[in-house]
Amino acid sequence: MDGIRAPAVLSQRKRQKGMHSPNPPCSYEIKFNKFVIFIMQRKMGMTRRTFLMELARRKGFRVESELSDSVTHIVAENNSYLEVLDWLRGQAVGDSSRFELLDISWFTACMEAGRPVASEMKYRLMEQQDQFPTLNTSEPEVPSFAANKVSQYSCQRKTTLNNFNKKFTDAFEIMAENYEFKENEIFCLEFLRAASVLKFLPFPVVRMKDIWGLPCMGDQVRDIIEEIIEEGESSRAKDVLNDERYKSFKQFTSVFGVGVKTSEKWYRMGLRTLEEVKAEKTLKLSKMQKVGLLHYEDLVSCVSKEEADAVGLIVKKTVCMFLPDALVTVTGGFRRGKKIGHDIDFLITNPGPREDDDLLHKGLLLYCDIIESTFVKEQLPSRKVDAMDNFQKCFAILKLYQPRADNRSYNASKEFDMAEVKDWKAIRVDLVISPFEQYAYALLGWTGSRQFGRDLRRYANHEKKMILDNHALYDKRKRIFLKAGSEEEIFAHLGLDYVEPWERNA
Ligand code: DCT
Ligand code: MG
Repeated sequence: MDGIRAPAVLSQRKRQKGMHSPNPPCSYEIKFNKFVIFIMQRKMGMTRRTFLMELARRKGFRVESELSDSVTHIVAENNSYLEVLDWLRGQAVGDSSRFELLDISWFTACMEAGRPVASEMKYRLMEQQDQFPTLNTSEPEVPSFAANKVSQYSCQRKTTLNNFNKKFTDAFEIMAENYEFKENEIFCLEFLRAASVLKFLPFPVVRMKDIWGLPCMGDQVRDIIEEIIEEGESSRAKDVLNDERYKSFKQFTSVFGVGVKTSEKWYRMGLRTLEEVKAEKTLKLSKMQKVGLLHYEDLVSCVSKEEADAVGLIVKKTVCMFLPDALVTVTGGFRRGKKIGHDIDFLITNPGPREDDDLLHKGLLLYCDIIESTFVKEQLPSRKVDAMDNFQKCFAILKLYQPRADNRSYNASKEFDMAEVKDWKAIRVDLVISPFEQYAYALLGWTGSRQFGRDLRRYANHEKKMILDNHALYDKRKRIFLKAGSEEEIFAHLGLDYVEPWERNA
């Protein structure tokens, strides 16, 4: 069998047969008795482990589900030698020398050969991390790319806006959004993580082999990649785009102030389009939603970098009228180098005494929903992956006057006394006010991307026993807050290499 296509083909079959048990009855003939393989689930996940065990058993290998005395070969993926030793210690295994500790690339080579291959140096997990094997050594196009060195955490990857795999990531984002609409967080994150890994790849995926060894490539994801490689598009993503519920939710959530909950309510009422929403006079719309509908056309059209710069000048000038020393920083997508966005995010802080509390009440905006600070001194960072922070903030709509591009049409309209030409655009602006001592954490959080932030928090929690949010970093073992005056210091506290804002487009 072509090992490259095995994962997707099998996962389809698995679904058809409904084989989901982690320990299927071993009905396959064992051809290679001397080798007893154990596959570590750590960093691999149960689904992938089950798939690999099944694959090997089908090919005549003896694979144990438990770490029994008979095991001779331990296979790990994305785990260093020391991590495997650590894990074995946790399993009360004192003497690890009785096992061969091998990287997944050895297993892959065996599957490809259809028989056990020698456990050469390049496959062995060893103390010297430089010896970590690379899967793609046979790929002349990408000689230095080691798939199994790719971290499952996007905060350990540098992801620029240069995406070689847009046709895959677009499909994944459609799938993720549909699961978000269904409030299925697990599947939603599965697709967002997969999209993030492919955005990081320095080459376009053209065959299944290109994704071998990469983290976050579950069965659903592989199926879609395989279909796009073969057919040029994903039928599942296409079905979602044509799905009535998805189409309605997409329209509803495009209105400022409308989220999944409101969309669900409207959909249950039988509403399907925004026209129907507008016509339904019994609906109680919030102030935010009313204004969202009023400026709908402007707000769904993207904000350009030029518009962001123009708004930046206005916001800075206005803030400095009240607080001359204030620091005003553009965060969000524009800080990551994006050329368009759905809004402009600003972080405002004032060194020195706290007099910034009143800033948002001075009145400079078309629409403004001010949320007062709910931060309590010394509160522990939030453990939630997607928690809202407690800064005083303002989700606003700003009226940006625009220079007329075409003077003739302006003159003509004046001459013929036509209706007034609209010379402004409504623009979504988020203003966040942070105390000076929390500024670095707020900047890191509000720069995003959302996926980068999620993975930073997950990494802090799982790998460092720390809790990170937009206000602070707390070390659970030492029971102390870690102060930081810059983003670099936060990365250093977490033991991470610094990632520049334009490399956080995960
Ligand atoms: N963020 C946050 N807490 C929130 C909202 C956002 O920490 N309650 C972070 C995550 C990303 C960043 O702020 C900016 O958010 P968005 O504007 O939604 O994202 P963006 O990356 O700027 O994308 P867009 O270009 O669509 O505005
Ligand atoms: Mg933004």
